[in-house]
Amino acid sequence: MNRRLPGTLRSCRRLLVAPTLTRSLSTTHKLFERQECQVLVVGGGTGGCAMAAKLSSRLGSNKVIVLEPEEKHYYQPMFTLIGGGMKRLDQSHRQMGDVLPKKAKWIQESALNFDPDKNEVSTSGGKTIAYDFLVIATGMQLKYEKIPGLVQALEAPKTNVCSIYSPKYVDNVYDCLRKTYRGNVIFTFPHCPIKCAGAPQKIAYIAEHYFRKMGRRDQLNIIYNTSLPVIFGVKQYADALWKVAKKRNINVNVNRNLVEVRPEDSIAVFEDLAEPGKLYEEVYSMLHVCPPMTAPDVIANCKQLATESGFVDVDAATLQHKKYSNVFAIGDSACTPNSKTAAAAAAQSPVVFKNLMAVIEGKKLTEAYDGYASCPLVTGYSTCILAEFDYSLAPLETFPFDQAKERYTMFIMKKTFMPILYWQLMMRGYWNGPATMRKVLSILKLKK
Ligand code: UQ1
Repeated sequence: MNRRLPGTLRSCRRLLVAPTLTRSLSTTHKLFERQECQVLVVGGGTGGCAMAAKLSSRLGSNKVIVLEPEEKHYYQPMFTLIGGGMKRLDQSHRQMGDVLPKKAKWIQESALNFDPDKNEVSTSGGKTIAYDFLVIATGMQLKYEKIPGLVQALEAPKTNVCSIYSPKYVDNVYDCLRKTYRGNVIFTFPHCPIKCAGAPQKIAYIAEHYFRKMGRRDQLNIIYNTSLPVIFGVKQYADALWKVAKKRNINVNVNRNLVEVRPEDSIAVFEDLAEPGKLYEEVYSMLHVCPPMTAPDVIANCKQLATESGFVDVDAATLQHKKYSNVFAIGDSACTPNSKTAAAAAAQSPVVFKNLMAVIEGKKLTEAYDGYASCPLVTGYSTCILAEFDYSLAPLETFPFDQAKERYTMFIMKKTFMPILYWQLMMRGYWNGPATMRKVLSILKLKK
């Protein structure tokens, strides 16, 4: 592996290579632009911003480049609340330039190609960025187009097909709720790993509560069709959620995968995964779809960096790449088998930061990620079950009470406190997940 020496503190400077060539191709001279940095963070989402903040604050100005094409940074955990009309879309985003740390340099382009043997990434704007150390934080990509008829259904007016997962579609979810008076209201969960695996059912609970409040519940049949064989991966919370669904008369069908949408007839086609090939057609009056998702193509296409499934091949504990010691991953693009949530990225951030600093300083890696993730399972307009667990799918709870119970306090934490914590602490590199809080509260021995 062609690695630069750790500790080489080079500033991010612009170098134009082949000046004679660029002069003759003046209109396309950007194609040859070369940039260098000590740490390149690819992706300006939750993990990327948190890492850029921590690293640039430790390493100083102009040592970190963030490669991110988007103008806006979305706080995606708010999307379920937007779907339920509890928040507006404009409350969920800030300008990327205001969220990224001032000490880092932002290149507003996307990664086109990774070359970890040369320590280089090429960009959509024709640049080549050379790095000493690389943090991959590209997230996952939404693949609505994998389900025939779905994009057409989401984009045509009056189809009552919606999805909280994309900022492009989330605003329409509440409109769909408002327009639905009778018939089948169907919620789906796809047949692949996804981010925020609680969200497809959270929106079902919120919708059920909405219809009840509006006095329409008796005319509606609410169905949650999940491709998973279970309602939730952690038994303690699954037991609680089955009770919620039963109490609220939500029909939960497991092993049921959405394979096609026919908006002209308001029909959703599902496959029974327990009996492959067996299809069901269901007529809907409203359909909420969680799209299939994949690792980003740019990672999957780089065989040196990716696993078979296309995610970054890092060690589950250290989050360091298995082959390239100067490469780390954080968040949804990592191959680690944790639940993919903002809270997981928060808990990963001190691990990646400290282990990367150890590599830079030529020291041994000391930090290990335990797989912590949390999922505030909002069950309506005032209640929430706060699921927290680790790689072993054992609960790893912060608070000294039974978190499997629906609670108003946890709802307020999710709705009001978490956005503040995210923007004010996590985006500035000061939130490492609740591990310290958990330790303090466990010392108090308030727990049963
Ligand atoms: C968390 O750390 C986090 O990341 C910032 C979230 O995403 C917004 C969460 O929803 C939760 C619950 C946590 C965990 C924090 C506590 C205080 C339990």
